[in-house]
Amino acid sequence: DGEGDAQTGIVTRTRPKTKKPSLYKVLLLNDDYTPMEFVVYVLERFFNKGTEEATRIMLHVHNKGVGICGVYTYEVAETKVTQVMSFARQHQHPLQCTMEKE
Ligand code: TYC
Repeated sequence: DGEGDAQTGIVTRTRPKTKKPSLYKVLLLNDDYTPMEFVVYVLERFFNKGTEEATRIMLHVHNKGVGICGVYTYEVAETKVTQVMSFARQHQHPLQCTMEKE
């Protein structure tokens, strides 16, 4: 096993830790047309925010141009982006959602 091998004499070492998955920030981008209430609803529905937190994030994006909705593993982040983009398109809003490695 890990520490030494009687047959080959090759010594390997087992790591005590498992690798933590990389994390990805899911970002919302500002635009001039998507209604504020729609963005708040998106944050509540897809990012499990309460109304107060959702409003704070929406206003941050509105004022700064971009903001973080949450931090997730790759597949979860990708699913959130796809869901938000699909929902925005269904409602004909130009809202943009993207992800970036943390
Ligand atoms: N700027 C938009 C407005 O004034 C609101 C908005 C906020 C749009 C956040 C997108 O990600 C966004 N109606």
